[in-house]
Amino acid sequence: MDIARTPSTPDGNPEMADAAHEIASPVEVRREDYRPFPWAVPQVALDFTLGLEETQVTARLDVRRNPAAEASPVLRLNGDGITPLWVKVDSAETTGWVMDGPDLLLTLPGEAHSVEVATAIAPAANTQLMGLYASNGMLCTQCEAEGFRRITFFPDRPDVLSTYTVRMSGDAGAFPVLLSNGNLVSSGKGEGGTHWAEWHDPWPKPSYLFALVAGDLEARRDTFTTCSGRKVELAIFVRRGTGDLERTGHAMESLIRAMKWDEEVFGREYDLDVFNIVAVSDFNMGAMENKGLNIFNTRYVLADPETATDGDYDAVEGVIAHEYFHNWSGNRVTCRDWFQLSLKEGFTVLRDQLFSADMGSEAVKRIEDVRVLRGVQFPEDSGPLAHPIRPDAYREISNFYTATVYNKGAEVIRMMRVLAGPERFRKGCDLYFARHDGEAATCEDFIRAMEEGAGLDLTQFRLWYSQAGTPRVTIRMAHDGDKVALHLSQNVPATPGQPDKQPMPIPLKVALFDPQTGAHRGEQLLVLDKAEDSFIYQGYASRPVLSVNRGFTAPVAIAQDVPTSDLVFLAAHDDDPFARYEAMQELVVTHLKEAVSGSLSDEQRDEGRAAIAGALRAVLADERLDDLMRGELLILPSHAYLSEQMLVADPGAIHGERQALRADLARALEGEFVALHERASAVPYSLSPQARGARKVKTQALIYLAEGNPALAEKMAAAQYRAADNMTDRQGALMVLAGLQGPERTHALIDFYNRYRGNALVVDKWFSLQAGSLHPQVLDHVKALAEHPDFTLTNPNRVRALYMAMAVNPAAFHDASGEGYRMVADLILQLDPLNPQTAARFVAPLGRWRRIEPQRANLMRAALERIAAAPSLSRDTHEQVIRSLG
Ligand code: 0A1
Ligand code: ZN
Repeated sequence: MDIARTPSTPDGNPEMADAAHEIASPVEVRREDYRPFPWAVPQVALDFTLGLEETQVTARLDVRRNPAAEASPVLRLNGDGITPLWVKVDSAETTGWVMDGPDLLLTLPGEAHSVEVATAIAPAANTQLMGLYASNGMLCTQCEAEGFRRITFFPDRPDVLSTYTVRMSGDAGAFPVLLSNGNLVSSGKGEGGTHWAEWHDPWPKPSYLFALVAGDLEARRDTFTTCSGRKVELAIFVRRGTGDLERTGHAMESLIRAMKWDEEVFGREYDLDVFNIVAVSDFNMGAMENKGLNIFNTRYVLADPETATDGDYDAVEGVIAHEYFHNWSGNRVTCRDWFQLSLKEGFTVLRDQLFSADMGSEAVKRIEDVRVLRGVQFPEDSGPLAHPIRPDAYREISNFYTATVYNKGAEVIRMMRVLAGPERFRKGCDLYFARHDGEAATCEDFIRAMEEGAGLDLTQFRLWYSQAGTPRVTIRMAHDGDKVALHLSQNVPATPGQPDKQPMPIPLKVALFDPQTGAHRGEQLLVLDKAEDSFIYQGYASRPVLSVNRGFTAPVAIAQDVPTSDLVFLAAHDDDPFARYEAMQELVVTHLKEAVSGSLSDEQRDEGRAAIAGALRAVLADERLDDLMRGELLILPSHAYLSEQMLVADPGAIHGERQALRADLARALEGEFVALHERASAVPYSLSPQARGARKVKTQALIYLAEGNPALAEKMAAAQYRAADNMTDRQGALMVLAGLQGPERTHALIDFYNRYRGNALVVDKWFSLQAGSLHPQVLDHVKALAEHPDFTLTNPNRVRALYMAMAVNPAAFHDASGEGYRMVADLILQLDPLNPQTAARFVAPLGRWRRIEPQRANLMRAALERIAAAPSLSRDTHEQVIRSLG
């Protein structure tokens, strides 16, 4: 995409009266400009003559006037980089069409017509991976959000729902498997070694859910019988002859569990006779929920103990579930326009989070989800790219597939669930699905269904949809006689375009502990819905310890002055596992904040570290804890989260203090960490929670020891690497070795590469571990790896493996020389012409400059300005850079 070209008219803008008259289109699409499309397209027939170099597409659209829209004779068919070979109206070829930038406009006189358009596209030349593209000899599609218009001319907007019939033909040798949405209707042999297949999807859908796959594939097959007795044929396709088929078992089991769970927990039954998944190596995102034909990044399908970590197993389960759940939250009820993206994404993320919590440890899952929220979404919400979960304007919609829309979106719906309770929440969901089945709905529709179905008044709650920024809740506890007063106030910070904010309803679960007995009198739900409020409790003869935002009921930052002793108490005794984790984090965050600010004397620093060591010792010794939870309690707050606590962060100082604390803790607890490693190493490999927990703490112990006693850690990590019979242990050991400087590092890196060369996902890990390492020469390593024969800019997984790992590695990215920033800017400039969507994702790390100390901030801004000055940036990158400099 080139921003210099005429951008398409935003969907929903009033159509021009005269198709022959060219108009300049505004570049910003605004939510308030939404208008229904003047034409309905009840049926579409697509015919593909497939080829990697060239694919010919004929589209026949049955169109009729949409009585719900303002009438217009002009039919705008969106296009992107395509030209019509011919156009027919009611079976007769016509020249009565014009191009408006990339779009094709036709003026139609009657109520209903048939419109046919032929195009030719070049899948092998499609490096953007949007529309129809080639990946390792197969053809596949990605149409969300606006990729369908790269295949054929169409009203490429989610509120135009059509029934699709797809015929495709191609070389039977190159493409033995031909797939599309819905059910296979017929297939047969053609001339010259070709064959064909026809698919029909009975469910009306928007164009973004269209999919086609053609290739030499093999499948794992299974069946699922739905609650009403419908037998569904399940298949997971991978490239033939790669060995990948054996790695699809976990994905299939996850799919079956997800189908069952959605019936039991949300009452949602699958609605087609087949459900197909295809894994592709070249994919911009994680996966895509095309109706009946999900397309996945191989990363979220393939798993076996030799090549996938425990984290990878969880990710496969979560993403498989996420895409499957979209069948209802996204497909059966879709979005009216892209501003409503969180309607399907926030809701579906919540659904996949609840599913994963039910499949494993609820507490650990919550901690992991909150870690992502704080590590990725909070920084987004406090930076130049902040936007509400329902944005008001965009230039390139791909830039709004964000942690805010997805993860904060899920938190917002989770709050409704907290307010209503699970049973009433379910009633709200049922009403939403019943009322809007088959429709393109809005966030407002969802809120209304929740109000009526769950019996909530969400008038003020709607602010969570319109206001960006992470609310900050300040808490002060006063104890007087036997009375406890909690004084709460909230502040929603200013964000781009939103200088003034209103108070929002913030549901906080709290408990007051008696530090003597270690007990509390029951959890309470407070809702802070004013700028300030006080909550009074009687009958507390001595000052209690406050546990607040238990379970992380609200996506807010809490500010309170808590004595260290309270945090130590909660870290050891809180009966809410999330709150216990939170106390541990808070203990470290408070200490590191003070240490970084330079306000601690040597003595105070030692005291702070000793308190943390004491709390960690208790965690290590606590026999009531399982290792999965123990592993969470051992993880230090991330660099990103710590930076977030400071108005202006000095990455060097934060990194230095954080590592110094880790070294100190490792020295203080060396015996404990060695013993933990030994105990955990004795647990044999399995996928049981116990064995997974053992693997988690094993590598955690090494991470600490690497800082406190590198020589010992090197020995232990090398031994763990050699003894490993699974990727979790092997990757954990290699990660630690990659940050050390001894000879074992090189041995292990060479061994790892030789062992797994040819397995792209594992080679990605090899790139990532080096780019994310604590090694002092990490930037030189990244430069060398960029020249490695296995590195390519055309595969998004590989690009992310090297450069995103570096961009989120503070020691590398924030190197005081500015080299990390320059390297990311160079990457963006190189990648942008090939794959703008992926290139634009690298802008955000540079966009943090306002919150970074001045010397680095200048270097970051200079990098952004260099990108901005490039002659023909994509719309994607251009938008992100301008917002970041703004
Ligand atoms: N709807 C998908 C996300 C997705 C969005 C855009 C894509 O195109 C590059 C691909 C996938 C999901 O939420 O899983
Ligand atoms: Zn999704």
